[in-house]
Amino acid sequence: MDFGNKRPTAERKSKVTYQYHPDIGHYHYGEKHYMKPARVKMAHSLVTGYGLQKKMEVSTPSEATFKEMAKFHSDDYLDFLRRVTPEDAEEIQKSQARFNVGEYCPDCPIFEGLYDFCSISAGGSIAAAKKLNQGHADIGINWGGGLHHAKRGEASGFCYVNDIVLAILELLKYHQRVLYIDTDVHHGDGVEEAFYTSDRVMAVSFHKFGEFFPGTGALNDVGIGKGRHYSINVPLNDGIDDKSYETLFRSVISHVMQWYRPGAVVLQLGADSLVGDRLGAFNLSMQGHAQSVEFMKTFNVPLILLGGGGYTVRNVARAWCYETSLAVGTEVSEDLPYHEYYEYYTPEYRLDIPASNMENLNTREYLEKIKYGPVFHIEVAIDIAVIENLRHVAHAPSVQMHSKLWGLRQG
Ligand code: LLX
Ligand code: CA
Ligand code: ZN
Repeated sequence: MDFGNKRPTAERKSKVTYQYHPDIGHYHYGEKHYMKPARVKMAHSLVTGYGLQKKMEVSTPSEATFKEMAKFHSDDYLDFLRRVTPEDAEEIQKSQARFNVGEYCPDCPIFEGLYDFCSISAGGSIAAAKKLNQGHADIGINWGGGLHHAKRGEASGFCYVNDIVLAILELLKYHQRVLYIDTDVHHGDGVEEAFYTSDRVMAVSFHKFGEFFPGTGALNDVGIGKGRHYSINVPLNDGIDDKSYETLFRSVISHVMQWYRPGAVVLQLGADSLVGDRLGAFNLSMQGHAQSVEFMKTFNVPLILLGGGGYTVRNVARAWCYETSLAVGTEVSEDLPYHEYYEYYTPEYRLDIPASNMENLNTREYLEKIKYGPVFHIEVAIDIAVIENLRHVAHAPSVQMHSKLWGLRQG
């Protein structure tokens, strides 16, 4: 059958823009630090080993400028990041407590080229947002992004500049509502905080909770003021497996998509939620991690995929490469192609990351309870929005819409 250029949505290939800066893998947090920026280069090497670059537009993003980063961050903090060098003991000593870096916070060291690293990472996410805004792509990817802990004037948890907030601010120029979903094992605290009082961004974070960094993201943290009910937290226990995660994710996110109807979605894919991560606690296989990408693609809403944490580097590269293949809609072989980092995958040289037999400490009762929390909040948020709408535009379509929503909720 001839569909012209309007093929049915399920079949249509997504146009993907992949932002990769060749310098991103060359920065070092220090020999003993868990964060290895080289993992992004490893993922890219695997992506090109499979030939996926032929299925998408690959761009070297320009570095984010001071002015661009100042859309979220304070001038004095960015000034400090731009000025400071690892040799500058006096400057570090003076400001480390204020900006949460250096000796004061060993998680966030001052390393060579720190400011350039931040502007490359942020530049990729901003560029992806711009491509989507211009209608030049359906999906944007930046595996060098996803630094969700960075605050306006403070570094946190290995993150200095919050590329996610900057990309969302860019999307908000064209979209009334943006949905942020965070599948990193840690709470997306920096992004949540940035939009905590806004109803134009709904932030949904799935994370391990209880004696775990950063310690925020309780079920009843739901936003304040206009943003009340627009933050959703899904706190989890150790060992969550593919099935429980997928069920929960799809239930919460389908509600959010139905009720919030975002114009664009930003999905943070921190790979520290994978099984066997050096700093993680979950039992997600590569497939279980990637199901969020498959699911979000089905909505056909402009989508940005970002990196995040991830400390078992060969698995980070596997997951992000596989997720790139899902974005472009191309199957990749289980046998890894020969590439620069091939020997890292000894002895099997396979793509898959199987789940383990780790105990799942999320009981059926617990999962039911936390599913109800977010779903309840979404419904309250919509009730408030509908009542607000009715107050402003008292005409029939809104009234019809209200009863239609009620119909769906009863069903
Ligand atoms: N969660 C996360 C996401 C992105 C980056 C770093 C983190 N931080 C952690 O995973 C973590 C782990 C243990 C203690 C504290 C924080 C990130 C990604 C790219 C570049 C820099 C940071
Ligand atoms: Ca998370
Ligand atoms: Zn993390």
